[in-house]
Amino acid sequence: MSSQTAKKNTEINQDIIDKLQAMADLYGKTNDKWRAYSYQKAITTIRRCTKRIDSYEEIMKLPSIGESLAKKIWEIIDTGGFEKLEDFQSSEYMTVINLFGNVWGCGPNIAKQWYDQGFRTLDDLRTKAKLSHNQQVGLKYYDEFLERIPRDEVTEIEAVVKEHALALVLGLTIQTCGSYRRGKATCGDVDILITHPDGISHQGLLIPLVDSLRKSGFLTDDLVLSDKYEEDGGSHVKYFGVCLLPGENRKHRRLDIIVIPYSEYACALLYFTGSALFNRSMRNLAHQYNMYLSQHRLNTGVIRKNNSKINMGTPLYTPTEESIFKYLNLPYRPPEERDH
Ligand code: DCP
Ligand code: MG
Ligand code: MN
Repeated sequence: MSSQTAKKNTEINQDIIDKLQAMADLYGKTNDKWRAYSYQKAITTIRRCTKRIDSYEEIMKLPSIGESLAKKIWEIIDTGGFEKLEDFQSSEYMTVINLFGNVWGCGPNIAKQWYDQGFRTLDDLRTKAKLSHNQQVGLKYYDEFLERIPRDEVTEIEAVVKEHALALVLGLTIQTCGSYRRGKATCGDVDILITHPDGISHQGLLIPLVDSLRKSGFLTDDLVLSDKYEEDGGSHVKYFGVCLLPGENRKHRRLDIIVIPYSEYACALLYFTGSALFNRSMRNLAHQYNMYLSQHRLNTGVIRKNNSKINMGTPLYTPTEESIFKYLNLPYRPPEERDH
């Protein structure tokens, strides 16, 4: 992860990073995880460079960048272009995979399947594909879900959820996380975390809350409602759905709500604030210390063999996000500095 000073310097190689990121995203969309990961690693390395990279030899000296990737980076520096990316971006295959991949809840595998079945347009999907309920919702709001939500509107959505939740249970802690907490001007969806400082009053809240929001007409469609227990013993109570504020010219927006026990507050807050990339770096770092970081807890003394945990270790006391950074020997980073 980049330090404060390194962060300021990212601009020096930003054109390289942007092109590599575009390529990593495309590989992600075609489910080429290994290539996506090696591009992502190269991006992390380049982000740490404090000067403009201006020779091929210099690239070869950087850690975790092999010869073939180094050649591509040099092409970007030398010519300002990246032929493979341009070809990939303009191919029919990639155009369709992109189109389908933007249906909410449709991963790379399904996009590929649809492509292989001969579908090329959203209308093909509407008329010929066998769609799950979530995919139907995703298609119905295809354009609306692609639009970013202005920050002020996220605040309005948060206010509605707060009003309904607090009418059910007093004293809840309700925090909007995700890109909103990271200070972004616009957000892809609204991520709301709910807990209760007394440690028990959060229990059984989610379903009445969703019912109340639905009855008022605020929720228009449901995607996921789960109150299952996860394998590591944490309760994973979440709702994914679609909401609509009252008034004219409003758009359907994606809303995610998670309800968690207060003992997990800091780990859940850290997880739900993200970014996803930042979470991955934190988890990797925990791994290096023989710890295990999840959205529920931070365990120490974890024993792993061939990448599976044979001893889960013991949970550490994590009252605040700061405490988690401390256990990982990291200086605290406020949410605005957690994009990667
Ligand atoms: N998250 C994660 N790994 C994922 C998906 C999500 O760690 N694969 C965590 C980090 C995210 C948070 O959950 O920040 C919320 O997920 P979102 O998909 O809502 O992402 P953001 O809120 O960060 O961005 P956006 O503005 O696109 O919603
Ligand atoms: Mg979000
Ligand atoms: Mn979300």
